[in-house]
Amino acid sequence: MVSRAFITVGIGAAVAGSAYLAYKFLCQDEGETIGNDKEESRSKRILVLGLDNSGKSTIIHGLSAKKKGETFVSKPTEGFNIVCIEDSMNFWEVGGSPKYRTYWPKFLDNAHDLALLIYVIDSADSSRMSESSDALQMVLAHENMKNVPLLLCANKQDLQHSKPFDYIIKEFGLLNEDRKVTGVDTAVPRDSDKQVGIDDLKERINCFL
Ligand SMILES: Nc1nc2c(ncn2[C@@H]2O[C@H](COP(=O)(O)OP(=O)(O)OP(=O)(O)O)[C@@H](O)[C@H]2O)c(=O)[nH]1
Ligand SMILES: [Mg+2]
Repeated sequence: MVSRAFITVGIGAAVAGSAYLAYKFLCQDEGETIGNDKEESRSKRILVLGLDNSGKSTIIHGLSAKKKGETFVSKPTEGFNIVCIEDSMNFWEVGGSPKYRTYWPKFLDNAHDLALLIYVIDSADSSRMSESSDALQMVLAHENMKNVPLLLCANKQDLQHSKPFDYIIKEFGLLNEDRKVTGVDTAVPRDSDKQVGIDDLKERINCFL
């Protein structure tokens, strides 16, 4: 059994094709194929988006089983990451910098079977709130996202002036969304012993699987 499998893929021209190959690759566990129909149906796809530096990779890492005291030093995602946790959560994180945001629509075009969209926000960076809101609206407007529930992750709660998720949901005009919208406040500073909200996040994710 895999408790955590991680793959990083650089984005080339054929995004969808390489994503599929990456998925197939990921589902090989020491010679044993776990990517058969039964396993694939057990593992639900969760798309993780948000601006660069919001904390997507760090949160996904925080959700996986870790050794106590382990420090995770994140670097910007150049392309996308696929992370399988506990065989049931299959996270797809696409880089959030302007360069990689241009590929988001390609992922959305192929997002037919999403269980959940997790949108991560650096809730302490007021200077990028409207940029983040605009990027989210573009995602939600995609036809494949119509019925996909949204879980807003108000990250970096350890920093001064951070805003809670309920404030951000209101600010982003998400109260009247025709979909399930929930949120969670998280903090995943480098010192992983000071994590906040990760257990809560895991619980909420499981509600959608
Ligand atoms: N203080 C604090 N720093 C955080 C938190 N979460 C992430 N960081 C830091 O923020 C920086 C960016 O984190 P990443 O997880 O790489 O961000 P990302 O959203 O994956 O960025 P891209 O892959 O470039 O889109 C790193 O230096 C993290 O250590 C948090 O809750 N609190
Ligand atoms: Mg990242």
